[in-house]
This record gives sequence, structure tokens and C-alpha cells, in this order.
Amino acid sequence: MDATVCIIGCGIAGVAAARRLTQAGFRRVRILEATARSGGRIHTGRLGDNVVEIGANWIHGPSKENPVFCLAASYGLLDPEALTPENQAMDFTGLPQLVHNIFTSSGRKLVPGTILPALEMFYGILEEIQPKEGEHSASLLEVIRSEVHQRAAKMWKDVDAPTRSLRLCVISTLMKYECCFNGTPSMDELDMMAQSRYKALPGRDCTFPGGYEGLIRSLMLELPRALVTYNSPVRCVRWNNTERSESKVILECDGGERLSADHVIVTVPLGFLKKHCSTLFRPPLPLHKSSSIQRLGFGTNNKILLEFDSPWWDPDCDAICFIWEDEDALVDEVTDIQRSWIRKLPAFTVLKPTERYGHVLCGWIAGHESEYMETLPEQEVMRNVTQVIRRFTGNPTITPRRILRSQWFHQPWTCGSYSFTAKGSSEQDIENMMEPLPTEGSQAKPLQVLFAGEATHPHYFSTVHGALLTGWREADRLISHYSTTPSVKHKSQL
Ligand code: 6YU
Repeated sequence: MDATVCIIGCGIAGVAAARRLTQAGFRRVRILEATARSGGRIHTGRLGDNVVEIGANWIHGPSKENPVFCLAASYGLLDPEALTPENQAMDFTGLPQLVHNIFTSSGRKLVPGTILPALEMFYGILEEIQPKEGEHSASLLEVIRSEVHQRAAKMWKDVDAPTRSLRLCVISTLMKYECCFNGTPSMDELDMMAQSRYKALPGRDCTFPGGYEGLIRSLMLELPRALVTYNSPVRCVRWNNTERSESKVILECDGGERLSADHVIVTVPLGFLKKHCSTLFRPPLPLHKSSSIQRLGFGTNNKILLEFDSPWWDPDCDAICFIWEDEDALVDEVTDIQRSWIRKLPAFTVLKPTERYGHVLCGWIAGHESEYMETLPEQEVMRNVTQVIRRFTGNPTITPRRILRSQWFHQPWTCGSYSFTAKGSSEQDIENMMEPLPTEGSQAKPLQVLFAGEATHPHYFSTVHGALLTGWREADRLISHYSTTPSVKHKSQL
């Protein structure tokens, strides 16, 4: 197949599209990547001797329906435990089944049973709420606040005031945790429909023992050499070039290089598109498409990885939670970000197994507080986190040995972490975003510009498997175009 296909971005969506196309016989495929590396938001790094993930962490739902799991298994990249049928069959919706160490801002360590009523109420609400007719754009925060107050009045009416207040503070921590998971600044920005639109796959989430980038490396080995041009940011995609007889799409790169292609697959993150779509396309995107890009959500979730000489948490602990005892007003945002950004960090995950990682914790922080954290020197972040850990544990000697934090908001080619279902957005916005250009009904040459990337998957947005499937989807669109349009096939082969 001689049609020229240019893919913008060498994350998993771009790599997946290139692999599918080359395997189907497309000989002229090229990837232009802005940075010096492949993988995009799949980024494995080092903290001392440990392999750690700066971007994507887990295969969410590692089971047969998950193509990332199937590929990783076929390349031999997973631990035997992740491959067992039991692991693949586990259902993890609802109440998190992790062993927690829970600390409060007055230095108390709580027994897990203390927070159980709050956990049950919060995750019960998330599971049970269903949007009513016309309630499409209600924010999840409004719904949660009203539900918690109603249920607490009934279910906790005999509970003493301090216990009740503590449970509400626990719910504030859980909301901050949900902000991290959903990649949203606040539950107030999340659409109620989010819970039903995102589809979780079965299986207990697993990691890549040698790092997530192993998946990218394995896929890249199957691509022809020199298919990727690094350090080549695309500045402008000139499509619908009606004055040019061959009606090619022209790509202009930052360094001044110009390339022409029959088809371009754009896989740049939604964060980048939001910021640059007015200049990235000439002619500009149709209004319905650019409006959808602006309506959809793209937020920041960062990691603060800390290495310790020895653990200060229990041997069976999976996660450490911090409860601020003055947050019973059900808050998930900080008012004075510069002084109190650290309050937004709800929990640390313990990296396991210890034999592999040593004593490393991964703190999670979302939202504008996280974006502010990125602007601080690393030592300042370390000082703040250490202070909070010492305060909550009541142990003034705890001192991390090393720190590594991600800075996804200030990564110029990503501008955040991943997409979320913003209040007022709908599945139609995702449909609009993935719609190829020119849009249906146009007389111009079809499929000039196609769109892939995690934010364009209607159900698996924000995940690696979602991104991979969108790369395959757009590659398949071109493959079927050339296999069902003989005249087009003929022309391009001339
Ligand atoms: C997952 C996980 N995970 C943590 C953190 C982050 C993400 N995700 P890419 O950005 O990879 O590639 C685009 C390329 O384009 C890139 O290389 C750019 O440099 C390049 N580019 C941009 N502009 C360009 C230009 N002009 N010219 C040329 N090149 C250009 N996913 O499955 N498991 O544990 C996590 C996590 C900190 C930041 C994650 C996780 C998200 C994935 O990383 C992400 O979706 C894919 O890697 C994106 O691939 P891509 O190819 O599309 O873009 C209810 C409900 C809930 C809904 N949410 C559920 C939450 C699930 C999210 N998971 C949790 C998050 C974690 C921990």
C-alpha cells in the first residue's frame, strides 16, 4: 500500500496505529514525535536503584478483554500471579479492598473499622446514584454532598458529634482520592454520568515488573527501523488543500521541516489540543469539534515518590491515608493553594513487592494544587511532605532518603495527565472529537485527518488500553477504506 500515513505522537496510540498499518501492508508510515523518546504518558524512570513509573502505573482490568494485558502477556512482561485465571476474574468495583494505615492531623492512628461507615456510605453513593432525566450536568460534588447529608441524618443520628465529624472528614479525603483517580481538579467539575460512561474491566490491576515502557519497547521492535522522527513537534496541520491537485495534507514542524501525507493520525493529548487547536489546524477545526474539545475535561494527577531507609508503615499495609480533622464540610479543594497545597494529597500507595522496590511510597495529588506543586523546587516539596508525614504519624524522625515527583501539567506536549468527563460534556463530545476530517457530507478527499488517543475512547478514556484501542480503530478505518474503495486504492498506487 503506497498511501503515505503520518502519525503525530509516539505514545501508545501512535505506536499501536503504526504497528497495525505496517502489519496490514502500508509501506509509507511515519511517526513524528515532539520529544526525544517514545511512550508519551507511559514513562518509566528511576528512584535510586528502583524502577518506578512517572506516568501510567497499572494495567487496569488485566483480563482477556484488555488488549494491553494480552500484549504484555504475549511479550512475557508480567509476573506469573497476574496471569492466573483467579487474578483475571477478580471484580474490584465498589469498596476498595486494600489494607490501609490511617492517620489524622492530630497525630492519631485510626483502626480501619473507624472509617468503615464512611467508606461504605461514600462508595455506596457512587455505586447507587443514577442520573435522572434532565440532570445530565449535575456535578458529582453536589450529588455527594446532598446524599451524604441525607444519609448521615438517618444512619448516623445516634452517633456522637466528634465521631460524625471525623466520618465527614474521611469522606473529604475519599473525594480527594477520587479526584486523583478521575484526574479532575474537583468532584464539582465531574459529570454525574462519568460513573456510568467509564467501563471497568475485570481483573486485579497489575504492574510491569520491568517497567511499563517495556511494552512500548516490545511494540517498537516490530516496527520498521527509523519509522519515528524524534524532536519533531508538529506546529501546523494544513488539510483541505483544494488548490493542490494531489490534495495532500501538509505538516509543518517546529524546525521548519514540511512533509506531505495522504492521511494524518493525530494522537496528541487532549490537554495539548485544548491549548493549541486554534493554531494546530489550517483551516481551523469545525466549530462542533473545537467546542467538544473545550467541553471535555483534562486534568492533572501527579505522583510524589519517596524512598525511605526503612518502613514506618505496617508490613501488610497497601496504602496510607491522611485525614484532616477540620474538613467535615465535605471539601475536595484547598482555598489557600500556596500555603496549603499539601492538604490535597489524600494518600500514599506502598510500592510492592518490597524485594523489588525497597521502601518506596507513591503519593497522589490532583488538581490545581498539584499544578502548583510542580512549580516548587523538589527540596521544597520534600520539606512539605516530610512535615505532614511527621505531623500525622507523630514521629518527628521520619525522613525520606530520595524524592521524585512528576510534572505532567508543565510537560509542554501533554499539558496535564488524562481526560475526564467534565460537567456539561457528553459522549457526543467524544464522538465529535474522534470524527475524521473532512466531516461527513463534504465533497473533499475523505479521511485526511484522523483522531486517536485516550481521550477519544468512549468507555476506556484515561487509560492505556483505551489509547491503544483508538490507535487500532483509526488504523482499521484506513485499512478498510483502502480495501473497500477500489478507485482510491488504484489512485494511491499510481
Ligand atoms: C492506565 C494507569 N495512570 C498516571 C499518570 C498519567 C497517566 N494513565 P500520549 O500522551 O502517551 O502520547 C501522545 C504523544 O504525542 C506524546 O509522546 C507527545 O510528546 C506527542 N505530542 C504532543 N504534541 C505533539 C506535537 N505537536 N507534535 C508531535 N508530537 C506531539 N493509564 O491505563 N493505567 O495506571 C494510569 C496514569 C500520572 C499521566 C496515567 C494511566 C493514563 C495513560 O498514561 C494514558 O491514557 C495513555 O498513556 C495515553 O496514551 P496516548 O497515546 O493517548 O497519549 C469512573 C471513572 C473514571 C475514569 N478514570 C479512570 C481512571 C483511570 C486512569 N488511571 C489512573 C492513573 C494512573 C495511575
